[in-house]
Amino acid sequence: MVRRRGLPLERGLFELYGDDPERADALIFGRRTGASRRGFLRGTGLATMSALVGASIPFADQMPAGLIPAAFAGSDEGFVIPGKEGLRVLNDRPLNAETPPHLLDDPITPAKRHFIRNNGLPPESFDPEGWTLTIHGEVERELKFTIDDLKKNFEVVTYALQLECGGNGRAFFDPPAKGNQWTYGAVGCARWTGVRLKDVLEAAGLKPTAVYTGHYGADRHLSGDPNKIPISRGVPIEKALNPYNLIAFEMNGEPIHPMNGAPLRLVIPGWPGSCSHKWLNRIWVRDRVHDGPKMTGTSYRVPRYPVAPGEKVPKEDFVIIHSMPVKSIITSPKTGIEHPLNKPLEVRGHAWAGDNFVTRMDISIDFGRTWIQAELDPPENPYAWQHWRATIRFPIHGYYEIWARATDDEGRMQPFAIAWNPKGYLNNSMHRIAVRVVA
Ligand SMILES: Nc1nc2c(c(=O)[nH]1)N[C@H]1C(S)=C(S)[C@@H](COP(=O)(O)O)O[C@H]1N2
Ligand SMILES: [Mo]
Repeated sequence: MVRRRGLPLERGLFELYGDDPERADALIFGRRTGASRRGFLRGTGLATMSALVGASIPFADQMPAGLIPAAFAGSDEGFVIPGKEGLRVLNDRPLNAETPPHLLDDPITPAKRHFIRNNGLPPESFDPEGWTLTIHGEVERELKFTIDDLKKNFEVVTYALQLECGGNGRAFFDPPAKGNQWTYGAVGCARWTGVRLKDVLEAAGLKPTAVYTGHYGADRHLSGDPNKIPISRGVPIEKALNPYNLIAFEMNGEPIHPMNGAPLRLVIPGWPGSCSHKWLNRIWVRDRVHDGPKMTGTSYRVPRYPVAPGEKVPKEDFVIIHSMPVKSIITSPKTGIEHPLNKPLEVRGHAWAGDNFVTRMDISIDFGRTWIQAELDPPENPYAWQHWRATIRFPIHGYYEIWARATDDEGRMQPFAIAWNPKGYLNNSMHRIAVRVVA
């Protein structure tokens, strides 16, 4: 999907250049580092570069080797993901891209603005014809469905469902945590259409030994080794039977975007996004906690007790993340704006709370000394994010920060500080934006 071809690399350009720019040049240009770095693009290097930027490069003979990464650095231009717009690409292999907060302003996230988090290489075909889903393991009968079978045999429903990557907000960890440096935008709420996971599991008949699901899809391991899979996670059966989990074939009334899991995916809202398997073709019902790749060790796990920033935690003290914590985002205005003193400012955004509801939203313009209660809408359905808005008047010109804080139905609030953990998960600290008020 991403317009790049012929790059014989297991890792992406971003990571490659971040680690060792000279070696990256050598790999891409097929030449040695040092004195020869003054070379210019030609031959296979030029062909690769053209494929990467999705166009021919008229002045290629003037393009020094070291210029390559600049074409992509943290921008939404240059790196073309068809059908997406305005996303910030964090990595190209695997492809990971987030949405800047002000582009998440729509009540329902359009497909072009929905983030992408891939652990491997997407499948080569997204064709719904001939796609099948197999349910096996601890079930009375193994079942295999085409997408048409699913539509014919089960009730088709549409829900707005929020998905957030477990590592959203990792960029603010100090000391830093390895992995994608998501800031705010590994979250979205699209309208998904599909059949209930519950109905399909019940049709297969869950045996009393069924305790967990294991999800499998058609994406490939980064190494290209067909015997390896990039990710296979699952959820406890009690969560799997939640009626808002979908086996989805449409996103906002259209076929799912290829990078968001076309033609068939799970949407298991409220839990880390990694539970919502894309390019889904098999569900293995397990008699034990699933142990696929990224399910074990410290993946998608946090220490079961609070730890100090930087603290080493023994592996056996990590627990699997279940519900995501209460969180909110300011989608308007965009951070950094100037605003006239004599005019009220409408601030708005969305809030969500894993398996819970958001019951209150507060805004501060004085670094948290006082709070203004925002107007908060109920969700369109459980697991949809909730919209909120507040009108603010500023007492005097100057520099302000607007802070947003959501509270869930169990009284839990977003903290100011990050509850640090080794792998950089679950950062639900408050979103803050800057506004300069001018007289
Ligand atoms: N098959 C497959 N499913 C997957 C992934 C993946 O790499 N492969 N990534 C997971 C992770 S970590 C997240 S956060 C969500 C992201 O969904 P999106 O890319 O549609 O936003 O997909 C999940 N499902
Ligand atoms: Mo994720």
